[in-house]
This record gives sequence, C-alpha cells and structure tokens, in this order.
Amino acid sequence: MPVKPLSYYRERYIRHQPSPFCPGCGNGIILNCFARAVDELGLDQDRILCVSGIGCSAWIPSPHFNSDTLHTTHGRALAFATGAKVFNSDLTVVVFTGDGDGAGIGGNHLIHAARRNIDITTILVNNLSYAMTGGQIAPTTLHGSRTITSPYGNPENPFDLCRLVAAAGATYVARWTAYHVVELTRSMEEAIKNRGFSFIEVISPCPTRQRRIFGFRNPIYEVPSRIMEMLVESTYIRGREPKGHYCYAIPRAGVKEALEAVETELGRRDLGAGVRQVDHLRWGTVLRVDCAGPEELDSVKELLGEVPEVERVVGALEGKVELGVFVRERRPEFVESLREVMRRAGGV
Ligand SMILES: Cc1ncc(C[n+]2csc(CCOP(=O)(O)OP(=O)(O)O)c2C)c(N)n1
Ligand code: SF4
Ligand SMILES: [Mg+2]
Repeated sequence: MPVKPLSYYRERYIRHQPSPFCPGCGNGIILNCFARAVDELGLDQDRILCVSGIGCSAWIPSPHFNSDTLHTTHGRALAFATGAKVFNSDLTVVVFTGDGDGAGIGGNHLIHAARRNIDITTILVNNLSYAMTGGQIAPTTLHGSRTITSPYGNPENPFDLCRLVAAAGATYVARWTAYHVVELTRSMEEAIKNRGFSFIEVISPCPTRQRRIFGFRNPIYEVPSRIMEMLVESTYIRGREPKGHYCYAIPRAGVKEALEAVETELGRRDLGAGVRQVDHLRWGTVLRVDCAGPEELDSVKELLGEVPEVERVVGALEGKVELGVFVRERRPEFVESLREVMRRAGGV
C-alpha cells in the first residue's frame, strides 16, 4: 500500500486552526496517530463523535479533528459521551482526557464507564501533572516529584491507571508513550474496534511543565528530545526481551562525580563496558552501564557496588514502566444490555 503523505491526513482530518500546543508537546503526536487510526479503519467521519473535558489534552480533538467534537466540562467527558452513545449507538465515540481530567476530578466516571463496559474508547494523556493550569500534582504525578504544588517533593503515590481500569472491568486496556507511534496507532485501531470500554493511557511529553518536574536545566528547546529519550529509557514493551546487557548506577551525590569515578574504575579493570548519563522516570538522572554480555554485566555490577560515589545499582528492568496491551476480553456491552432491558420492559 502506498505511504500517504502528511498533507493527506492534514487536509482530510485536521481543521485549519492555529495549534494551541507548546512546541514539543505530545498532544499533536497523539492527534496524528488518531487520524491515521481512523483512516486505516476507513471510518465515516460523519459518524465519529470526539468528546473531551478540560485541559490541554482536551484540545486534541476539539476543534482540530474533522468530525463532530464535544468540548465539555472538567472531568465530565465520559458522562457526556455515555449520554451520546446511549442516544445514538451507531456513533463511534472517542473520549480524549487528561490525567487530571480523567483520573482526578473525573476518576469516578472512568471506573464506572469501565464497569459498565460501554462501547466508548478513552484515550487518556498522562503528562504527569495538571499541565494547563501550571503543572500542579495530579493523581499520576510520580512519588517525590517537584511540582508547583509540591516544591519539596510529592508525598503521594500515583495510580497505575491501566490496572485500575482493568480491575474496574474494561475490555481493552493498553499503555504506550508518545514515542511509540506505530504501536499507539495500531492500539487505537484495536480499541475502536472493540465492542466495549477501551482505555489507552499515553505517557506524553509536556516540556513546559516537565522541565521543572524532571529538574532539567537545559534551555527549553532542548527539553522535548530529552523527555523523548527518557520515555524510551524508562519503559519496556511487555513480552519483548530488553536489548543488550546493562544496569543503572544511582549516584550518591553529583552525577558528574559518579560518572568520573565509574569511568576511571571501568578503565582500570578493562571490562569492555561503556558508561553514559541518562534520564529515567523512576531514578532521575543516573548512569547507564552497557556490557558486552551477561558475565561482564555480573562483574560490572559487583564493581559498581564498590564505587563510593554510587549509592545503588539497579537492574535494567527495575523501575521501568510496562507498555503493551494488558486486557483483551469480551463481556456484555452496556448499551446492548440496556436496549434488551428496555425491550423486556416494553419500552422499545
Ligand atoms: C471544575 C473545574 N475545576 C478546575 C478547573 C481548572 N482546570 C482547568 S484544566 C485543569 C487541569 C487539567 O489537567 P489534565 O486533565 O491533566 O490536563 P492537561 O492540561 O495536563 O492535559 C484544571 C484543574 C476547571 N476548569 N474546572
Ligand atoms: S502546557 Fe504541556 S500539555 Fe499543555 S500544551 Fe504546553 S506542552 Fe502541551
Ligand atoms: Mg495532565
């Protein structure tokens, strides 16, 4: 099949409006993936309803996506979407929500929509804060993160949204990042095709707020690529073996001092290992040490444990976020069950 140019998607699916998103924001990427998923499925744009609440992520479809869009109140997108789907079950209903909108103020709607297994696809953009209002802590902000409402670190633990929604009864649940565009697009297609409640969490870059959250001191134009690299470093795809043999060294104080000390030790022992500074969602800015094979890795771990500038050595997968599809199930769908009950009651 010939590859379609970007202009094809822009002309057909995107309304000509100035973008409200900051440079480097993940929201534009998610919109792009959605347009491709809709195109791949050959959906009739006149039968798609995109519903969003309030927040930066609410602007992904509204007013930009060329279908009906309903921009509702904070946290209530799923309530509006439920009404629309019950009224007209032929519609493909897709909710775009943020982590604050969907898991904070709208968290109750989320678990009940999942429990009912209503045929709605929810795409939740997890940028780890209330971005639009300044980057306050959300129920997804990582433990210890410094935000404007937790300047000394977040004392709370975040939700694992995929587990929450899966436990509540959703029949399709997946997590990707805005870096994993091919997987995300395929997942959107699967989610839309599922006749039930589908949920995709997308971990997304928000350079404007995450610069503070991750403590990056780079000029702002360097932040987007640094965040993207961090998303790759700190995630793994379910069922896929991690490539290479490596571990992380968490510095005791300064990362530069630890880097120098580790470089010196590795050079002295000639273990054929390479060390570099990386950013990790869980561990912050740490050292990654890559080895030629598993035996070398064991020796390197032992050596790192003896370097005074290294506080702790952690394995490649420890603390990484799992991506992939977690649930694919079949259960009775809510609107069909409701219609059946109404028929029995003699209403329709
Ligand atoms: C009832 C109500 N409370 C608070 C607000 C202020 N408000 C607007 S956007 C927002 C946070 C949105 O965060 P999130 O859903 O994570 O979206 P993001 O901007 O991060 O994409 C808040 C608290 C509001 N608009 N309405
Ligand atoms: S504040 Fe963050 S989420 Fe909002 S548009 Fe800017 S980069 Fe995107
Ligand atoms: Mg957010």
